[in-house]
Amino acid sequence: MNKTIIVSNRLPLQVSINEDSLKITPSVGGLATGMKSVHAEGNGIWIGWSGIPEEELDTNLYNKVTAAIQKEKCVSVPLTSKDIEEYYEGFSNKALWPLFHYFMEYTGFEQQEWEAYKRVNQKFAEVILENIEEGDTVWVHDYQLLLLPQLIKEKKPNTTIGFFLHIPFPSYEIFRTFPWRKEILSGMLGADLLGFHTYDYERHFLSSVQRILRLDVNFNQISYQDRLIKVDSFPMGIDYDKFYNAALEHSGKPKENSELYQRLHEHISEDKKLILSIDRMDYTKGIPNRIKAFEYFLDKFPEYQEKVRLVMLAVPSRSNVPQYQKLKRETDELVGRINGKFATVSWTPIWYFYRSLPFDDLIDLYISSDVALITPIRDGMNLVAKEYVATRTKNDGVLILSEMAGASKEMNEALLINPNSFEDFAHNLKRALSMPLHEQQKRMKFLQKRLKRYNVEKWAKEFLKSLDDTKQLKGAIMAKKLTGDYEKKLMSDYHQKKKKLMLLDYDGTLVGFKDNPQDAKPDDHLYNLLDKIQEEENTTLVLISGRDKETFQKWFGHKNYDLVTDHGVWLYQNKEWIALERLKTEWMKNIYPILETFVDRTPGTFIETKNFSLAWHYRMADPELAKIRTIELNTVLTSMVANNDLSVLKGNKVIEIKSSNVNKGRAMSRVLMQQDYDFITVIGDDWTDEYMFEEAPDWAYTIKVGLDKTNAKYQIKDPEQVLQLLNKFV
Ligand code: GDG
Repeated sequence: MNKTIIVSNRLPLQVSINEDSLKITPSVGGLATGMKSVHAEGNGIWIGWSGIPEEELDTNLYNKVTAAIQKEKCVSVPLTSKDIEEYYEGFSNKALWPLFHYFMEYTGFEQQEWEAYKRVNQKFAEVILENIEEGDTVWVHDYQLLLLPQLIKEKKPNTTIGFFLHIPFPSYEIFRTFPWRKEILSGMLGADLLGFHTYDYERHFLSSVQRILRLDVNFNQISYQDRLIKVDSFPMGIDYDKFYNAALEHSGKPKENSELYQRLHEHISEDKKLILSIDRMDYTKGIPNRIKAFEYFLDKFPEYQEKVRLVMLAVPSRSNVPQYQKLKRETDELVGRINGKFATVSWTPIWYFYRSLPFDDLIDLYISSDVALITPIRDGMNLVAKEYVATRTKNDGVLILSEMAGASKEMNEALLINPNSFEDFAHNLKRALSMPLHEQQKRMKFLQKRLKRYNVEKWAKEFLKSLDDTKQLKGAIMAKKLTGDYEKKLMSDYHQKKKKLMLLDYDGTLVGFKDNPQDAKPDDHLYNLLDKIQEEENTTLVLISGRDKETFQKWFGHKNYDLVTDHGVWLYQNKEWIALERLKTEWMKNIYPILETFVDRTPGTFIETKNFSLAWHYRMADPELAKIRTIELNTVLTSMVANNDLSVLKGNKVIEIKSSNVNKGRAMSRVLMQQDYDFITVIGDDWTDEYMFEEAPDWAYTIKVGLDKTNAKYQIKDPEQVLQLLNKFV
């Protein structure tokens, strides 16, 4: 039975060892809850680190831990303290975490930590490979494991792999500073589906893929090697009912004996309002900034002094990393200073807890607070904001949320603020504190409706459904892939037939693309191969291209194969050029200046003037700008070309304007008339070759290079594979 393997840095459990006894406590975090049903289904397993360094376990204890973990359907990846120090505290939290949250000044790029990151991702891969079976699905989580998808795909190409990033993906301008940016992207592209919290992160990722790896992106699909990879956004939800029900229970019978409850309510009279913030102690969460903004608020609106209190829970986190220690000191000092500045005998403006609380206390905090002040500087999603909403069983309370949290994209009914603006802070805090109940309720109900529907279970299901759909995508590609039986049939046909024609496009088919088209000239290997095909008995070889006749004359004029150039204007046979079409070229002087204006405004592009056409090349341009410009150019040209009997062709990173009645399909028909061929193979890579695929007889072998949609019967990955195939003919 096929299973789903969930992979994350930490397993969803805590292992505690006391002398001889071993205790396993399942975690209750958001991810663990969301994955609960996925994990429970069938033979599902979870792979991750147990939390205990390898050297702390002797063989006996190791076996015990492994067995106990196994009972929870978990498998641990053994990591040493050195691994944790270099890969987790080091590379993950000193390089990836700050950079992905736009804290460039906190980002360090250490070669040794990068090596550790690779090493540990490999360790994860090994444990997965030990546990994987044919047909399994793997779902990898988060920034600690960015290289893992590729490591699995290399060893198990048929495995369906999903990846979800829980933190932001930064804009290209930030990401490109990363020394190992190519490796990181290629690592991620081992997945069949990549998920992000928001469309912005998705967009940033796609932009980096296009610019750094120069891959083609079509809507949200990337063609990479011989695969299509899907990228999409899935905003993570929470276990809504768990929070709602816990809050209901608490409001019914408050746990008056809890210390926290007593403290919270002791000093609170009817006219005092509680403002709550909860975060991991992390510089991305904007804790010092929030405290300063609160000070600004109390100064600006002194009428609120002694009327409000900020309850701030900061949960200890990554305290081995120096930036976090510094943040802790800064926070302590700020709280001290501001409390010192405003406190009276009966009032302290900030209550600050630096610790983690049991779930019940967390609920108490949520339900006791009139306002939640969630103001990260950057945050992938932020589940606290969602949890606060879920606990408001009477639909009251106001959420103030930073625009920089992913959650803000789906929580429009919150008061959204820019956390860097103290004015924005103060104004919205005042607005929240004085918001009429009916408005609070109206907003809260909207927020709750969405969170209840799109909860964490739904999130996990949607992701897995989308991941499953990628199998069909894979199936469609496989169906046309020229391998195995298809290839055998092609070869045996070839060897039996008597009059054979090989029609081969040049650029993108026999050679890869170069930044400058003139650099894509044939090498000795290619000459050799083509010579051999041409020498095959009863075989006619024709190279058919959009290139101009001068270039082909230079490259192939001394050879005996036939050439068709300029998309079908010229035919070269028996060392003689024959014009297949008579064409006008007056239109060029009108179109050329238009193309020039596009070259001026689009760095990296240039015009190629051929005998009968003009080509605007944009291979070296910024891919996103080029996309916009091609649409513009098309619009500009549309009216002009119709009047001049011209057409606009979209080739591979080139737009070509040429006479409408010339195309490779027409030229191919002329070639076909010359002999009664009983075997035809046509290979081409771009849009202009589709004319040939359409014109070819049903029984011909039409082969498209690349994975895009095509009228060809078969598809092949790249020029390298074309050459391998052609080698089999000779
Ligand atoms: C990363 C991304 C993204 C907090 N204090 C206590 C406690 N918590 C729980 C909260 C909440 C969770 O921890 C924190 O989740 P966040 O989403 O707010 O933040 P990160 O830890 O930074 O998580 C983030 C998330 O991944 C999911 O993709 O949203 O953007 O940074 O569930 O309730 N729980 C208990 N005691 C505490 O003291 N029991």
